[in-house]
Amino acid sequence: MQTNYLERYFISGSQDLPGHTLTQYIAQVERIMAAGITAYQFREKTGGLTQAASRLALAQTLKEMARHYHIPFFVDDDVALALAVGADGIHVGQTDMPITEVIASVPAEMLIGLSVRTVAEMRAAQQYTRIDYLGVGPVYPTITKKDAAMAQGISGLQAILAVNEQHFPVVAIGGITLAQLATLKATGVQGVAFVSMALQADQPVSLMQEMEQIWHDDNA
Ligand code: TZP
Ligand code: MG
Repeated sequence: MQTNYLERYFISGSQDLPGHTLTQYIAQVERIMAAGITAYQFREKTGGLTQAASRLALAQTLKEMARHYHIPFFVDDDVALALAVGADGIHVGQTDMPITEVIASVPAEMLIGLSVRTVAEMRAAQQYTRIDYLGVGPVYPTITKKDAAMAQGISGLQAILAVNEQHFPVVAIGGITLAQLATLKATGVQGVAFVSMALQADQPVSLMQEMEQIWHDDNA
C-alpha cells in the first residue's frame, strides 16, 4: 500500500494544549486537519480535558472530522477504542498491549503502527510482517511525552534504520520542527510525526505548505 499518509502525521490529545477549553482544542485540531496533514493519531491521555465517557465521544467527533478531510484516523494504545470507533489504524508502543495480541485483535484492514526506540527493538520488529509502519524516536528532545526515552539524534535514527532489513515504512518522531525536515528526509524515512509544532502553529496552513515544499524539494 501507498505510504504517503506518513508524510505529515499529526498526533494530539487535549493534554497537549493546556490553558484551552475542549472546544478550542477541537477547533485547533480541525484547523490542522484542514491545513493538509496526511494522517491523524488520537492520543488522549487521562488528565487531559476528557473523562472516560467523553473520551469515546471525542474520538468519534475527531474520527468523523478526519473522515471529512480524507485523513486516516489512528488511535494510540487503545485497541478497544480503535475497534469501537472504527478507526483506520491502531498505534502501539513497546509497553502497551503486546504487538502479537494487537495483530490478533484487529480486523485485517486496520493499519498497525508500532513504536521503536532502539536498534534491538527495530530488530525484533522485523518478524511482524502484519505491521504497516514503525514510528522511530524520539529523534530530538520532546516535552510532549513525559516518559519518552532519551533523544537519539540523527545518528541514532540512522543506526536504527540500518537494521530495518524488511524495509518497513518509518515515520520519525520527537521534537520535530521545520528546521530539521530536510535532514530527516535525507535519512530515507517516509514521513514525520509531530505534536507541538502543529498545535502551537498560528498558521497551520502555511506550516503544512512549508512542510510539503521542503519534503518535495529535490535540491534540499
Ligand atoms: N512518542 C515519542 S516522542 C512523542 C511521542 C508520542 C511526542 C512528540 O511530540 P512533539 O511535540 O512533536 O515533540
Ligand atoms: Mg503508548
